[in-house]
Amino acid sequence: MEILDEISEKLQAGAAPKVRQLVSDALNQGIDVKKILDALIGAMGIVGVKFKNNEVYVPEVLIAARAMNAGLEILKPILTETGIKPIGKVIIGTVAGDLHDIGKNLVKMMMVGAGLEVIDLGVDVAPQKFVSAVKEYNPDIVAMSALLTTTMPGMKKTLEALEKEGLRSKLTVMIGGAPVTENYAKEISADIYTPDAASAAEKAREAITKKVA
Ligand code: B1M
Repeated sequence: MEILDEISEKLQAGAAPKVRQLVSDALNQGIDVKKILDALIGAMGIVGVKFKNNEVYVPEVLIAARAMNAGLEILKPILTETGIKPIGKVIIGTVAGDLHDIGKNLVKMMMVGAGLEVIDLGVDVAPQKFVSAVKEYNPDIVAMSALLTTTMPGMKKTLEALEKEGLRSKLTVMIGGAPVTENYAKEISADIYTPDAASAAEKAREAITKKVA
């Protein structure tokens, strides 16, 4: 079996140590990191479809997610590799009530790789926690991730809390996650929506470069 197919199969089975080993082997074989990442994301997508169709349940999804994170950890040194001094600061978190962190972690890695300093507030981040972090770290960007339609309003609430504290105008606010759309970003007046981690990193870099220029 081709190694990328094997990675996909083992991730779906939630075999974290095997995924870690296979990702490492794939890198040693010279397989492009983007292809390995696509295999991991694709496998998680298959788990998602099975979850939706009630073919697998939360425990299976959770162990698949652990296997995904194990694979990502191996890719981390490459995704975050940058010889340059950070050009700006980002605060990132998954919004209140939402525990999904794989996409957020990926966005973080890509942003670090794009030469940004990233402060990760984790998951289930309440609007007030974003506000406190902005006061403490004075970032250029606040980046929010949401994976549930029910938690997306946390993005709007965070924007409102930042506005109320007079912090909104000096920040670029970026949002993303599977249910989030460009239209939703417009509706809540977020500055940037991107559909994936690579474009999030690219747009974040662009926004900071524009600000500095
Ligand atoms: Co959950 N879950 N989950 N889950 N889960 C989804 C999201 C779901 C779509 C599954 C389904 O029904 N098909 C569904 C949401 C339905 C909806 O609201 N539309 C769902 C549900 C319902 C739930 C629970 C409610 C289930 C339950 O308990 N009954 C529950 C909620 C818990 C909570 O958060 N309060 C729940 C729980 C879980 C687990 C804990 C078991 C686990 C999460 C573990 C973890 O993250 N550590 C889990 C998982 C793994 C998933 C699926 C299967 C995979 C998500 C994932 O990691 N994908 C997911 C199904 C799916 O998405 N197909 C599902 C891989 C990851 C790389 O993609 O995060 O989308 P993603 O990130 C992408 C982009 O979205 C983007 O970049 C990444 C790609 O480059 N992106 C950004 C993400 N954030 C960004 C921010 C940006 C820009 C881009 O700018 C700031």
